[in-house]
Formats: sequence, C-alpha cells, structure tokens
Amino acid sequence: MKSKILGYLLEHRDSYTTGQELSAICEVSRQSIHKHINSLKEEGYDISSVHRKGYKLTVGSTISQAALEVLIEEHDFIKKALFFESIPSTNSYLKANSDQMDTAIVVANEQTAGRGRLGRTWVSTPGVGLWQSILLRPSIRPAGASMLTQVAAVAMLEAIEEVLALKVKIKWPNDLLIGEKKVCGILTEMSAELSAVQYVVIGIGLNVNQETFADEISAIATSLRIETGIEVSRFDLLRAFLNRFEAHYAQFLKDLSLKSVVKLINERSVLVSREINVILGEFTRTALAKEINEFGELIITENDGTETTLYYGEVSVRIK
Ligand code: BT5
Repeated sequence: MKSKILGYLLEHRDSYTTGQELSAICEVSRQSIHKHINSLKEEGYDISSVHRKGYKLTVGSTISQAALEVLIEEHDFIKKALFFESIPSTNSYLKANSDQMDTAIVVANEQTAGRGRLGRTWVSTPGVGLWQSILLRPSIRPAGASMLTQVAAVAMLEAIEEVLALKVKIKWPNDLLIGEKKVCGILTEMSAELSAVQYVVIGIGLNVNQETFADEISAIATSLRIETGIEVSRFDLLRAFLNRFEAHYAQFLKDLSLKSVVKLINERSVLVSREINVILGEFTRTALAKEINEFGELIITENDGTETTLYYGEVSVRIK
C-alpha cells in the first residue's frame, strides 16, 4: 500500500494530490492514507501537506523499500527487491542468499564492508551513494558473464546522462569516470559450472551526493553532486538505470555479445587510442590501447606491432 501511494506521488510530483483521490485509488480510508503518508515521511520523504490541496512529494534523495517496490513493478526481469539501511555488502548478501531467490535487487543506504575487485575496499558512506546489486540467472557460458559488467556500465552511463547534463566516460573494464575521477565502480561475481552460469551478481557503486571524500580516495573519486553542485535523486537515477539495463540486458541475451553497445563503449573509452601501462602481476609493459571488441575484450598493440587480446580480470591498466 505504501509503495502504491509513493508511486502515485512520484508520478504526480509536480502537483498536489488530495487525500480523497489517494483513498479512491488505493481503496482505503483517508485515515489510512494519512498513516502511510506519515510513515513515508519518517522514512525521509519530503511530503508537504496543505489543507484542501492535499499532498505533494518533493523528490529528495531518499530511497526505501517502498521505492524499490515501485520500481520492480515496472520490470519483469527482477522478481524481488530488498532495501537495507545498513549491510556489510549487497553483493555478499545476494551470494549468501542466492538459493532463496530467483532474480533480485538489493539496495543499501550504507555498506560497512563494501567490496571492490581483488579484495579491495569500496567506500560506501551512508545516505549519499547508490549501493546496489542485482542477482540474475542468464543462460550463458561462464566466459560471457564478464560482458555483463559492461552492459551495466553502459546502462549507468546513459542513466546519469539522462538525469543530468554530464559527460561520462568508461575506463575498461569496470569504472565510470567524470573528467579523470571515478564516479562508479562495478563488481560482477558469479557461480558457475564449467559450461553454464548458475547465477551472476552485478554490484554497482555510484557516488551520488557526497560533498567530500575520505583522504584515501579524495584524489581519485568524485560524485554527481561534486560535479553538478546539486543534490541528485537516487530514485531517479535508479529508475533510469533499471530502464536502460533491462533493454541492454535483453539485447545482450539475444546477441550473446556487446555488439549493440560496442560503438558507444569505444567512443566513451578513456583507454582507446592511448598509451597504457598493462600490469600483469609484477610485470608492467607499455602498449597502445586499440579497441574494445564485441566480447568486451581490450585489444592492444604491443611495442613490436603485434596485437594482444586482454581479458577482463586478467590485468590492470593505467593511462601513461
Ligand atoms: C570496483 O572495484 O570499482 C568495484 C566496486 C563495486 C562496488 C559495489 S557497491 C554495491 C556492491 N556491493 C559491494 O560490496 N560491492 C559492489 P575496483 O576496480 O577494485 O576499485 C576499488 C578501488 O576504488 C579502491 O581500491 C579505491 O581506490 C577506489 N574506491 C573505493 N571506494 C570508492 C568510491 N566510493 N568512489 C571511488 N573510488 C573508490
């Protein structure tokens, strides 16, 4: 019920909706509407109530279980949605509970043990980021799962650009940058047998409303708020992301490649056509980044002119 009220107020956020209208739509008493409105306010929603005019929602950055329910109503590819005020890691939660769910999305206001790749830490400050993971069960081979990182990257890039006038770049394979700084990181994990994926968890951390960062990442990290100077709605970003992701994911499952988005990936790549350092374990060599192919692999031209294909997860790359 709460999510129905929230959904309606979100759809009509430019005008007032009377208690009478809401009670007719939701088929409950006006007292009950009043109670749910108060509960939404307690969750942080900024809802003004004006005598005779009704209720109006000002979209701040609140996100909640009711908001997620509004969103998954709009999509078939996710069956379950869970919101947590605080959780160690949304990726770890879905991995630990995957046997109890089909497909799902988990969003947290705070992660206390957010994870990057290779055991690195993802700083997930409360209330200011979009910390989410999606559990999917695509019928693909294990080698295909890494492409989903780039499906998510494209969807998030487009979502940010839909909501804000910003230009976003992709740093292969899993970062989104604004200018030179990282605004989003993606961690895709899977459980698979040799020939088939059992499930994939795509974890996406987007810095939304941070005004400053902890010392250890302040030189490399940015947020949408820092870039625009305005508070950005996490709900609007998540809605735009899920819309884009659903479309690109469906296309990916048809093509089993990134062919519909590879042009955009190359156009927005910060590596392509640049000299890069390729770091493999203890060894670093320089090469020219040539392109990203439709399987999401980075093709480099070595100093002796030969071409090498780099797979996701195999190497780290730095712009020289
Ligand atoms: C990533 O790893 O960029 C993947 C991050 C995935 C985070 C999401 S949040 C939801 C889900 N649940 C999780 O537990 N994780 C996922 P990597 O490429 O390894 O980058 C990690 C590095 O980015 C760190 O070593 C820091 O240098 C930097 N970093 C950490 N927190 C950051 C932040 N909030 N913004 C920008 N950079 C950050």
